[in-house]
Amino acid sequence: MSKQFPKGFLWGASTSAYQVEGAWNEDGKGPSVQDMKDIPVGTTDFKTAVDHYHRVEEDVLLYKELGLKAYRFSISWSRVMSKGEKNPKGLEFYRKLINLLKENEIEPIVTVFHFDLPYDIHEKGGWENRDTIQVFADYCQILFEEFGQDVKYWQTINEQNVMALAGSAIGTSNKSMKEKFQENHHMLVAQALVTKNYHNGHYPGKIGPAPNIASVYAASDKPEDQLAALYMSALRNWLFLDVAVYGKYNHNAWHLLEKIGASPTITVEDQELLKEGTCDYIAINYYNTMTVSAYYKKENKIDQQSGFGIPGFFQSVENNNLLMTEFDWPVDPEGFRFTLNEVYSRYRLPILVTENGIGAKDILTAERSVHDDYRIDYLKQHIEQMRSAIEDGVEMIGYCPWSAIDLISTHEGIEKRYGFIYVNRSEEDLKDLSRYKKDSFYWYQKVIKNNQL
Ligand code: BGP
Repeated sequence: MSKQFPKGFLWGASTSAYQVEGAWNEDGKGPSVQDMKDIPVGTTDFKTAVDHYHRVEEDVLLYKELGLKAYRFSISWSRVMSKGEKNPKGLEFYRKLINLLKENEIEPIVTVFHFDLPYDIHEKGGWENRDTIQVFADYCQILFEEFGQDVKYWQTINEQNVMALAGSAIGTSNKSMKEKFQENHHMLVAQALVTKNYHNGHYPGKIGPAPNIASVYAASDKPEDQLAALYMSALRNWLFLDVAVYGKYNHNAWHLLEKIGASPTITVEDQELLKEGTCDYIAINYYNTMTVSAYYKKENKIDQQSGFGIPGFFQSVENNNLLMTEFDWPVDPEGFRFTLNEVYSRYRLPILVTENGIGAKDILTAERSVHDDYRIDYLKQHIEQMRSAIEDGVEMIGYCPWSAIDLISTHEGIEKRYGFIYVNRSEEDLKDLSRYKKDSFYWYQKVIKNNQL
């Protein structure tokens, strides 16, 4: 069997607005929760990020040189909408970016909301406030009318499950489980409303969710550990995808929420809307799998890739069969093949991978090179497993590694680098923000050119 990927496979790369653009308060952009949150000590804020807002032409030309077929980016809600009004300069920036991408034959893949809730909406209760559902739909309607003929792949909410389960680490929410799953329910209703509106607009594209999906392993062959894995996966994965695809809550997830007193209030209209606004495809962000045992009391390190425990259901544990990155994230390429198969066998919808990558403290040499062979190795292993998943029968649209260019980590600064392109700045010193192609840039360029490893 040739190792070629399907013809037209979308080899891409990914970023998010608040992590690359900078210009946090320029040209009418209002602050988002990411501009106002407490920044972890020793890491940079997002005010300049990697200055993509002012270097967009240079960056798109680098993406063209890389040979990208697609570029997944997000639109900053508070750059496009300011105090409920359209901000023409904000729309202008994304019109320029989308035109540049199309001129360079790069498919724009747009996430409409990626962790950066406008601060004025946050101050009115954010997603806890039901009114935010319509406010979000109004914002998305503007995007569909402006860009609906040019953008063929839309994602509604980036990693809604991470905001619900690890919001404190991401800086998006710091509440009780009851409050978090009520606001999460409002996001699910908002996603369905936006999906329904998009379909009613008869635009020539597809729309879907972009959760961070990780298959969950049982820590041992003990039946209680297997049951723990069933419940962790239901809460972390299937709660979100069952609603997006089937328009209803997964029964295991619902049972768990009831048992911990966190089941949300749902109206009859909500239930109708969830059924009407189901997605066309599934985008997933994959970094690694999770491993759980039956619950016991353990200290939890919460971030999007580590886990936690819920009494009576599960407890995340380390998986000693897996290597770890220098930032303590497990590396599980076979788990990628497993996760892709699990998602496809449950939903039978085409899958677009919108994030996968390794954060590392890359070093820029005196010759302005970056020998990131660890990133080449990580991506090579994951691409091999993705190829196997396709051979297994999984229908895939494309692969957009995180990240196209170095950007600011959600909570671990610029030094946790993911890009094919190095950006010359440190946590506290902006330096000249110049761009340098890493070894992985030249490697990925060949993979795309040959449409195979
Ligand atoms: C995902 C987010 C991305 C990106 C990625 C890497 O959860 O969707 O925005 O941040 O994680 O994580 P981090 O930046 O924490 O290293």
